[in-house]
Order: sequence, then C-alpha cells, then structure tokens
Amino acid sequence: MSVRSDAPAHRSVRRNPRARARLRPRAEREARRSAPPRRSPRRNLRKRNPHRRPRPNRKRPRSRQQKHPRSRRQKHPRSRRQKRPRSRRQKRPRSRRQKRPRSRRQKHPRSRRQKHPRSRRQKRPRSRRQKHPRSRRQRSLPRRKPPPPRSPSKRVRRRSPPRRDPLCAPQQNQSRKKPLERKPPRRKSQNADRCGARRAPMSEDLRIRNVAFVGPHHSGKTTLLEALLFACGAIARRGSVTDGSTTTDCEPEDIAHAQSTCVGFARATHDSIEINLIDTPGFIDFFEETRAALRGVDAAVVVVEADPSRIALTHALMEEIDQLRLPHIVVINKLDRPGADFNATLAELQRLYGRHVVAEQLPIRRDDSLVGFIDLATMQGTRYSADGDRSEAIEPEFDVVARQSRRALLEAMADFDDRLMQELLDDVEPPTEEVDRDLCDECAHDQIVPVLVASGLHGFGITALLRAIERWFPAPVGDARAPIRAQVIKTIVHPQSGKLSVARIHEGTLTSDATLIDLRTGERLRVGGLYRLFGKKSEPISSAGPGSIVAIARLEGVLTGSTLAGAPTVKPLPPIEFAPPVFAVAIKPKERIDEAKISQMLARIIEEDPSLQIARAQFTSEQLLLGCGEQHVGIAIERLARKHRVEIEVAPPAIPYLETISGSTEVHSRYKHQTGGHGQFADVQIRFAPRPRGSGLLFDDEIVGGVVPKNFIPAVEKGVREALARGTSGYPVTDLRVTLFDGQYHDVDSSEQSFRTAASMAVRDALPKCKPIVLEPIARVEVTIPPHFTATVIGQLTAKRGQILGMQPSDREGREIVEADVPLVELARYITELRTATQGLGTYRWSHERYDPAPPGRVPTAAVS
Ligand SMILES: Nc1nc2c(ncn2[C@@H]2O[C@H](COP(=O)(O)OP(=O)(O)OP(=O)(O)O)[C@@H](O)[C@H]2O)c(=O)[nH]1
Ligand SMILES: [Mg+2]
Repeated sequence: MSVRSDAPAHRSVRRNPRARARLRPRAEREARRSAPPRRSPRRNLRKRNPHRRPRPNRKRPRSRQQKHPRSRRQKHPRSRRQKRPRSRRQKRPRSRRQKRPRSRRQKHPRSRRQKHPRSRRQKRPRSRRQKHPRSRRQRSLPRRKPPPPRSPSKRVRRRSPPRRDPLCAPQQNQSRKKPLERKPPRRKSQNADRCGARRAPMSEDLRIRNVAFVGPHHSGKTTLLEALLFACGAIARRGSVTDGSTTTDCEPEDIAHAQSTCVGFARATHDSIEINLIDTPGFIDFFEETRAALRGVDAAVVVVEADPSRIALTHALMEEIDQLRLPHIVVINKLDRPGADFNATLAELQRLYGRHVVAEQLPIRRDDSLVGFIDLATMQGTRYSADGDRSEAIEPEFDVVARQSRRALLEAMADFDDRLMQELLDDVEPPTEEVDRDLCDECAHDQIVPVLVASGLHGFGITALLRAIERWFPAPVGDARAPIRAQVIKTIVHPQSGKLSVARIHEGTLTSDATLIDLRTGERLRVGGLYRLFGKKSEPISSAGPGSIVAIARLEGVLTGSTLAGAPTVKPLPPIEFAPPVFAVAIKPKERIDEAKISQMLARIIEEDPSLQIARAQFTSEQLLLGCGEQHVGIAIERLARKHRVEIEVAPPAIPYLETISGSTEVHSRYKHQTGGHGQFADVQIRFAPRPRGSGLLFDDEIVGGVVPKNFIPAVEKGVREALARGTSGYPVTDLRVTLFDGQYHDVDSSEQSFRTAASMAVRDALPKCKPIVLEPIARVEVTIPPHFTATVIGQLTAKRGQILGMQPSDREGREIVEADVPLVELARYITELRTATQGLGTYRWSHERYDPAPPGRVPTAAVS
C-alpha cells in the first residue's frame, strides 16, 4: 500500500521524525541530506538576541544538580583534584570544613568545590555570584566568636609619668643617677625579632623555649641551671661547681678554675615544653662568648647575687640584652646566705635600669635564710621544703609589705596598659587572671622585667623559675618548610672527633644529610652529622626544626656568626662582630719541634674563639696572642696545651724602646791586626750627629780622593748599622746621621771585614760621647666609657703619664671617648684596671703614635744589656 505524501499522516507518524522522513519523496530526501544542516529554532532565537545573558553550565536547576552528585564528581577525576595548587587547598582550613554540618557536607561533597574553581566563580556574572557562593559557604559554617572586647586604648604607652609609691624602697636613690636608658616600649605589632620574623609570645605552635643564663661572675648561674635540670628530671644527681661535676661546666678548664670559661649547653623538658638552656660565663673576659650565645636564644635569665654592690657588673650585659631586645627576667640568687639583702639589691637594679625592673616575688626569710616567697601577682605564699614547694596563705606580718610591693608591680605594668591604670586610679582590684595575663604579655614583649628570688644551691625557687620560663618567655617562630636559615653561635673543636658548629635554626628543617651554603663564603657544605648537646654529651638526631639549637659536624671553614642557608636566596642574619682584643702576650713554643705546628694549632683555637687573634709585633717581631683580658688569654693557652699538646712559653710583649743621641761627635778608629802572614788594616774617621725624631738613620759618604776605596764603603756602612742595632742601653739607635769623611787603607791587609770591624769600633767609641737617650713608644689611646666615668678615667690616664688630648661623643649611644697619648709601657694591664674602674663597661683601643724620650729611671733594668 502506498501513502501519498500530501495525505495527512497518522499522529504517531507525525511525531516520529524518522517515519516522517520515510514518507517524503526520494528526491526531496536527498536534497535535504545534501543541504547544510538547519539550526534549531532555539539556537536561531539566541542568535537573534545577542544581549541575552549566556547561561553558564551550572544553569541546571539546583534540584537536578543534587540528584546527580556522583556522576558530576566523576567528571573531575581524582587526578585533577590532586593537581590543584597547594595554596588553594590550604585556604580552606580544616577546622572550618569540619565545622560544616554533616548533612550539607554530604550533599555537596568535595566535587562541588572543585566544580567551581576560583577562576570560574569569578567569571560568573556578578548578580549570580552575590546570590551564592561566599555567603552560602559561610552560612553553612558556625558563626565565629567575635574577639573579646578590649579597651581601645590598651597597649598605648602612657605619656604622663607613672605615679610613684612613696613607700616603694626602690625610689630612694632615683635622683642620684640616671638609670640606663631603656628603649621605648614596643607594642606587640612592633615586636619584630632580630631576624625579621615576629615573635609569637606564649605560642603553643612550637613548644620550645631557648633561654640563656647570664649574669656577673660567680652569681650562681651554673648552680641554678643544674638545679633546674635536676628538677626537670634531666639529670639524676645534682652536680656542684666546687666538685667540677655540673652539666654545663664540663671543660677541664672550667673544672680547674671552678668557673665557666665558655658557654655550655643543656636541655630539659617540662610540661611537654622543651627548654634549651645555655649557661654563659660571667667573667668579663669571656663576654664575647656570652654575646654570641645571646644571638641564639629568645630570652635571658639574668642571675644576680643578693648584694647591691655587685649589680653594677651587669651593666654591659643589660646593654647587650637591651640592644637585642631580648625579653628577660632577673633572679636574685643566693638568698640563703646570711646578710643577703633583697630590698637593697632590687633598689640598685631599679636605680640602674628603671622601675620596669620590678619584684614579682618577695622572699620570706627566717633566721637569716630563705624559707619561701610571696607571689605578688597571685598574692599567694609558698614555703620551700625538702619534698617540694607548699602553698600557704600570706602571714599577717608580710601582709602590708606584700600589698605595697604588689601595688608597685601593678603600677609598673600599668605603664603599658591603660585599662590596668584606670583600675588602679579607680582603686579597683584587678582580677588575678588579668594580672597574670598582662604579666605574661608584657614580659614576653620586653616591657617589664619581673624579679624572682632563688637559692640555686638549695634548689629553692626552681618551680617558679620554670613556670616563668614557660609562661613569660616567647616561643620561637619559624616556618618548618622554608629553606634553612641558621646562625652558628659557637664552634667547638675536638682534636679527635673534629669540629662541631652549634647553630640556632631560625627557619626550615635541617636534616643530618642536608647540604648547606655558608653565606659568608658562598661555599656549599655537606652536614657531617646532626647532634643535640647536653653538657659534654652529644646525642645524634636525624632532623631539627625551627627554634632548635643543634650541633652540626664537620662544617669546615664555617665560623661563629656565619649564616647557614638551604638556598642562596636566603637573607643572611646580622653577623656577630667581636670586640677588638685589648690584651696581648708574647708566645713561643717550649720545644723547637713544635714551631711548625704552633700556627696550625693557634688557628684551631681561634676558630673556636674568634675573640682571640694572633699577630706579629710591629717592632720586635714577636708572635703575639691577643685576647679580651689576662684570664681569657691564659685559659686559651691552657686549652692549647691540653687539646693540641703544645707547650707554650708566655711572656709580656717586649716594649720596643729605642735609643738616640742628643749631641755630635767625630771619632777616629783604626783596626790593625798582625799575626804573621796576612794582616788586617782599616782606618776610618766618622762623624755622628743627631737628626729630627722619627727621621731614622742616615749614612753619608764624604770620602774624597779615594782615601777609602769605594768597594770598602758598603762594608763601613754595614759595620755602623750592625753596631747601632744595640746602643748603650741595648736598644736600637735611631734618628742620627753617620758620615764617613776620612780614612786610610792598606793595599794588602785591608779587607771588607777589617773596615766593618773598624766602623763598629767607631760607633762603640762615639755613642757615649753623644749624650745617648732612651726613647719610649707612645700610644694614642681612645678610651670608650659611659660619660659618668670620664673623670675617673682621666685621673687614671694622668697617673700613667698620659697626656689628655680631648673628649668627644662616641658613635655608641651613651658613650664618650677620651683621647690621650700614653706611654705604651703603662698600658700592659690597663684593660683590667679600666674594667675595674668602670664596672666592666670601659674599653679602649690603641695605635702607635710616636717615640718620646723616656724619663730617667723609667726604663726597665732587665732590658738594659
Ligand atoms: N650560698 C650559696 N652559694 C651559691 C649559690 N649558688 C651558687 N653558689 C656558690 O657560688 C659559687 C659560684 O657558683 P657558680 O654556679 O659557679 O656561679 P656562676 O655564675 O656560674 O659563675 P661563673 O660561671 O664563673 O660566672 C659556687 O661556689 C657555688 O657553690 C646559692 O644559691 N647559695
Ligand atoms: Mg658558671
């Protein structure tokens, strides 16, 4: 049966396009097939309306999207998700994702976030973007708590001077001397650390504290640190300095002298916080060691004796701490001793360093010994006992003084906290938690310096000290994934096991097989091992993160102060500049056999301690070992003998005296020797005349007519010079003119040797007739001191026959320079005298200036031959 094309088709045929096509005549079907494809009416419509907004792929209604989650997720296979850059993944913190309600998370799983990568979301028309994305995501999260309200004026330094409590003892001497200028207090945001990173006080990210124990000589640092290690369980038995059994005084020189001679390292763990401890030597000669160690820590415990007369010795140290802006506390130690005076010591601290050095604890003393303390922040008493500290209420007899001291503490803190100040003005008692929080905050930002009490020998005050270290000191900051940035703070050379560079890691994670770049030399070095130091023990470790203090083995050529980097782009840390040496000794090996190895061994010693130097004396050519003081050089020589088995002879450097003449003379000298056979004959007439100071020796030849043949004249000059090398006093003769003006010779018997002998005889003859005088070297000295010591130093220099040239301000803040010309012989032990007179703050440098006649009787008799 055939069907006409124009006949109305059945409804099913009309609906089915294939059936419709089959009904069309063949020609029409073929024409349609060859014709270009027709656009759909919808598409045409869109073309006609160019302003119509293009619908993004997601225009599918929301309901449908949710129906096909799986299929859509599959469109973005795992590989794509993984390729997403790290940074983006991190933008949505885990905590936030987890907080989203479970139901929603399941409906819009990972796939949805991935379907709308940032680029696409941004392309989405504005109107739509505003409808969904960020707002929707946020709505699904629990609302974040607003930050606790804080007074807008909080942390603003008060301009008006803080009120003073007339009852507070520390004020007594305030007018006598200006306290050491403290830097203006820093607010949190300004508290950038020395390597540019911000400190994170009380941060729990890195549970590390890096602390140096510093203080004057014999104040009890090593003993206190030993007690702390014992309290933390880091050692089984508490060692003692007198027995030489402490952890940190482990070098034989430390034990022999019962004092620290270099920095010692230890660590302890308390409340799951790792405390890296550095014990520093207190003797001023080793101050450069302490300075280098301070570059590796985030805070310092300044240990002082309960004796006001010894507080001035902390001056240089406090200056260094202030310069490095290190948060620090002061521990008044040895309070168990009879006569220990806490109040006077605190008053002296405040007189020198200001009111921000403030007591946080008050000692409770009974029968002239320490039995406990009162915590002024919590107003709680503590009594020490053999089986631990016991809390107790404050006894009524201490109530008034405790209240006054607490008031002083709060006032010092209020200088940095307007809210606290307002509370004090309104006579409102601030809550203990607030006081405690502010104390942590202000100490961590080096705004106030709390003073604690202790007796290291009896282990008193250790619990409170540990708490202070953990709570008040900042944790180090640093990115564990950044390239390594570390600074060497100490070099230890073992004659057998080699070199260890102790470094503080500021950024990055150091592994035991890493390659580092020494930014000083640009050299690449492979780490020869990684260790953690504990006294003389070293424990190998595989890696260490930021904030750690580690010893790195076999970094040849790396010096103390060098920055070690994981990449060449890392910014170097400020180098450690060591003070120029101020004391010298002449050294030579006892055995001639050691002469070859002595310079090599000296180089090793200097590698360990860069504040030592070796040099050749300018005039005497002696080998000199220079250091920061008599003890410093002495210990270095002991160490050299012990470690490298080189015995050294030490002597004070010879003073390079000279001799000159002050009158003229002419001498006639004849040398004639006849012993059978070939004789010797020479005859010379020589004139000696003085020359201006500093012009040296001049030899003139005024021979005419060949009375002394030309070929013998150099021999005459040689004879003169040889004889003048040792004048009448045994010192070289200088500043004179020697003129050969006449002479005789013999054809056979004259020789160079005979003219040399005749010339030296002439010199020996002439010198006593020319009124010889001894010249002494004069040094130009620049003494740098705080201005209030100027009069003392001038008096000292004048007593040394010094000629004061003037005074001028120094580049260093709060320092003055006194310039003077002083005879060198008077400066032999000047550094020791200067330090004693200036509480360790004075230093000087010198250079050779000129020679002046030495006063009669001043020339050392030993030097006269
Ligand atoms: N009575 C008393 N003596 C102490 C106390 N602490 C330390 N000593 C003694 O003081 C002396 C010096 O102690 P160290 O711990 O070596 O002092 P230091 O500050 O480390 O000394 P340097 O390292 O030389 O600066 C030793 O004889 C200790 O026994 C203390 O709390 N009370
Ligand atoms: Mg010590």
